[in-house]
Amino acid sequence: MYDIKKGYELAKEYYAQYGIDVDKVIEICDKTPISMHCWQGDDVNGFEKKEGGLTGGIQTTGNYPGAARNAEELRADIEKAMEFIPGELKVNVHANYQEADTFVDRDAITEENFKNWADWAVEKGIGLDFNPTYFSHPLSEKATLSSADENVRKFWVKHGIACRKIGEYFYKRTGKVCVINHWTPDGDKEFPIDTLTPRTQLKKSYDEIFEATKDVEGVMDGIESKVFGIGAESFTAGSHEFCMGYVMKANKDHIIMTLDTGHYHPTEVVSAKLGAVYTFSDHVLLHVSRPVRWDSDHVVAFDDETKAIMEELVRLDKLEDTYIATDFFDASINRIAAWAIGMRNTRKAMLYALLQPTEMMKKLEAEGDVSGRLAVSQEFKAAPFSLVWDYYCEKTNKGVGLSWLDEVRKYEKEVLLNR
Ligand code: RNT
Ligand code: ZN
Repeated sequence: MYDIKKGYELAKEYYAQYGIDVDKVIEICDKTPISMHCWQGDDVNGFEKKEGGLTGGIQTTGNYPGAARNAEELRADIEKAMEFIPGELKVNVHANYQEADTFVDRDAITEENFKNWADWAVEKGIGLDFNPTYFSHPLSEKATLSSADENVRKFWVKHGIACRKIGEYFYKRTGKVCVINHWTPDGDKEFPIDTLTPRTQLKKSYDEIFEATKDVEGVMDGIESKVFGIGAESFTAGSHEFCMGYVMKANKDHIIMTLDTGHYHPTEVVSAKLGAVYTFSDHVLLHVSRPVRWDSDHVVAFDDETKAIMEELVRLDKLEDTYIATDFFDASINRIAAWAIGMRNTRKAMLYALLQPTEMMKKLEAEGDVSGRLAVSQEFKAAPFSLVWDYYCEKTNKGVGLSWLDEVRKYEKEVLLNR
C-alpha cells in the first residue's frame, strides 16, 4: 500500500489552489445519507411464505450462488456490505421482505411483520426507508392501483395504506424520516384504446391512500414513473407525465417525484431533469441505477451520468434536499460485491462532484466567460480525486482500494457457498 497520508496532503494542496477545502468536502460527503436497497441480496424475491417469483416487468438475470434465503441471512449480508461502504447509510426495505410465521397478505401487513427490521436498524443506528410491493402477487397480474376491477384496486389501496403506517413505525423507532417509494408496474403490451381511465383510477387510488393516512408522521412519499416494462412495452399508467402531474397538483410537502435513472428513453438523462423539477419541488427521491439498453438495473458504475447527477445536485445546492437511493439487482455476480461496488461508486461520484470549484464556475458563467467555464470544468476531470477517495475510505475504515474484495471472497467461501 502506498503512503495514503502523503497522497492526501498532496491532494489537499492541489485542491487548495482552487479554494477547495478537502476536509470540509469529506465532512459534507460523509454525512449525506445514501439509502441502500435490500433487494440486491436475494434478487427481489422477498420472504413472503408463498409461491411465485418476481413479476411486474422487472427482471434479475444470473444464478450466482449464495442469495439470502431469509431476513436474518439478508441482514447479515447487508452488515457485511456495510463494512465496505463509507458514509451515512440507510437501508431500504420492500414490503415483500416481511417476516411472519404464516403467510400474511399485502393488505394485512403491519408493523409486527417489520419489527425485526426496526430492532436491527435501531441497534445499528441507521434509518429505514420503505416500499409498497405492487408486484409479484396474483392480484398484480393485470393491474394494481389503476385496475378497473374495484376489488383489485381496493386491495392495493389497502396495501398502500398499510405501508404508510409501517413507514411511520420506522420513523418512530429510528427517529429518522422514512422515505416511501410508490411504484406500480401497471401497463399494457399494446397501446390501449382508453389511456385515460387507468390514469384516473391510479390518481383516485393515490388520493385514497394519502387521505386515509393523512395523520401519518415522519414519512415522505416518492411517486415513481416508468416509460416501459417487460410486457408493458407500449403503455404505463404511471408514466412520467402522470407522476409529475400527480406530484405537482397534490402540492403537499411529503409527496415528491422519484426519478429512476433507468426509467426514461435511452438518450434522456435524469441529470438534465433535476433543475426543472427543483423549480417546483423542495425534494426529490432518486433511484440510482444503470440501464444498459433497457431498464436492466445493472450495478451502479462510476460513469458519466452518475457523476453528472451528483454534479447537478452540488451545483443546485440540493444535496441535502435529495433523498438518494440505489436500485439495482444483479444475480450474475457476488451480491455483496454488487452492493459494495454500486454503493461505493454512488458515494465516489458524490465526492467527485463536491471536489470541484463550483463557485468559481458559477462566477465565470455569470460574467459571461463561457470559455473559462469550459476550461475549468474540463481541467477537473483529471484532478487527483482518487487520493482523496482513498484517504476518506481509510479514515472511515471502509477498505482502501480493492482490500474489500478479499473480505468478500472470504465471506463467500465461509458463508455464502454453504447456503
Ligand atoms: C422498477 C422500479 C422499482 C423497483 C423496486 C424493486 O422498475 O425501479 O423502483 O426496482 O421497487
Ligand atoms: Zn426504481
